[in-house]
Amino acid sequence: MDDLVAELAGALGEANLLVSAEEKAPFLCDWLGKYRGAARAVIRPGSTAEVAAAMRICARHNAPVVAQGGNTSMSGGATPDSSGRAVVLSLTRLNSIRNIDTVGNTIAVDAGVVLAKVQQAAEEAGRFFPLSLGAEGSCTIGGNLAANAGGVAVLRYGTMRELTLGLEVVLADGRIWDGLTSLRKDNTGYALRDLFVGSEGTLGIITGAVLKLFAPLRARATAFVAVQDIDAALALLAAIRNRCGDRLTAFEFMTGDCLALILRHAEGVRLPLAAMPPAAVLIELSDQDDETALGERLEATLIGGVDAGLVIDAAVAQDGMQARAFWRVRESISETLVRAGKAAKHDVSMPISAMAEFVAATEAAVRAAASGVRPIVFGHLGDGNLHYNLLPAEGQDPAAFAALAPGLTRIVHDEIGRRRGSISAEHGIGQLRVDEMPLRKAPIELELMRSLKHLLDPAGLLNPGKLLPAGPCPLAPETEDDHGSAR
Ligand code: FAD
Ligand code: 2HG
Ligand code: ZN
Repeated sequence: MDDLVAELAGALGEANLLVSAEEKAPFLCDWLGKYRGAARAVIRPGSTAEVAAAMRICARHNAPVVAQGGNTSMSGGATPDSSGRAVVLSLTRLNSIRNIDTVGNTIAVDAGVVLAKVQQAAEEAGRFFPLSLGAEGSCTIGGNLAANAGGVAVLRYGTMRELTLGLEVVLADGRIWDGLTSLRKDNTGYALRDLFVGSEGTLGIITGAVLKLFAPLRARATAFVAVQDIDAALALLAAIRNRCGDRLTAFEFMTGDCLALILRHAEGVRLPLAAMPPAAVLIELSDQDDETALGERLEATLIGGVDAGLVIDAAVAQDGMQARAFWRVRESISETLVRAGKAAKHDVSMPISAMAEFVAATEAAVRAAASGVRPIVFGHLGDGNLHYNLLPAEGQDPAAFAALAPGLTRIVHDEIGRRRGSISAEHGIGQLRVDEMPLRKAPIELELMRSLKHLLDPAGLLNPGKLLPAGPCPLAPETEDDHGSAR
């Protein structure tokens, strides 16, 4: 045992320190199977104080620390590099619901609590926590915060940042910032909370959070709707928003090619429509009560859509079981893509008014660059967020496609740049997009980010190689290392 490992064992107990290759393996590979890293050890502290102790030890030994929650990152954010220097800090033993306040409508939780457990705790207290995404059975609140997760209800409730009131964070040197406030109004300076949300483990280790709760939604109406194209889907979105206001909770788009792929690869999933459409949207309205009125409102809106030539066909769920079957179609897309081959994945956002033009221009450009490439496009249309996945041509050698992928990514992201969009709407930069940052961010933005990083993590130990590419920091004294590692 080396000194670092021995000290960590002393602070956390040997049972919470994994050093054998077999024990470490699940923490060293990402969900998509794209990245494989190495680590000196995986540590599993059980409290904020233990996280702080571990951070002090790692800082003393100059050991990089990679925070990990449920390890469902879609950008390789929680996978260490291959140097084997890093310690992976798993938060999953910090898994208590700390407090629920049904008057203030807040829930305080440990960072390692799985999202589904928070949803369930809220429900048991007669409240609702709205963050919802396909990985909710395994992703953690800390990971959701560090990634500023989005999901399928952003349209109505916002991203994780908008759902958060307070944070508890352990800094790189082991100091603890107790920002666990439940205040909705607090104008006492810079918004430190918002800095840590979305920082992907590069500024501090989130150990706890106070989140907002909402009134429960007892009425739901769900429809699976065939449309001609993204233009029609967007016109339908505008009509539904006009007619249903805040009741619109989800508006999920997928192309016919995406649906065909699901039917081919996902077991037990059936198309809710009579025929394969050119494109489809999954629509959900929700309300506090009166399911009948809500269902009538949805049907009337869809009939309006048929009359306006926007809706080709629609299936409205008659009960909860049917609604869940509709959602299964949508939720099986990520796994379907993994089964279908190594996709070039993009998670882009843009002004909603630019989406149809983006899809047309990008499809033409990628097809011209890679014959037979298969765009599999879906996403959270109401948020201006598309998951623009590109699969190799049928039968194409994976290595040949991998060689084309960076050029295809350049095309997709250039089209996004032209529309003042973002190359990461919700999955983060991680290691997947880190090399793109100098191309997509203004020098002044990178300079400010590097300065903040240097203030909070002067030794560059927190999740190195993620989010920020290597480069000079205006606050750091010039050293050789500045050009060789991500600080
Ligand atoms: P991890 O993957 O463990 O970590 C994610 C990042 O956060 C890493 O950079 C890590 O270092 C850092 N981190 C983790 N915990 C902490 C902590 N306590 N303190 C500081 N840093 C930390 N994302 C969406 O936004 N919307 C979706 O709809 C969506 N759907 C998904 C569906 C599937 C099937 C999968 C596999 C992923 C999906 N994701 C989605 C991606 C992912 O961002 C979310 O699943 C989730 O937010 C990650 O949580 P996690 O606990 O797994 O974090
Ligand atoms: C979703 O919306 C997730 O389902 C995952 O953000 C998207 O796999 C993807 O590309
Ligand atoms: Zn998504």
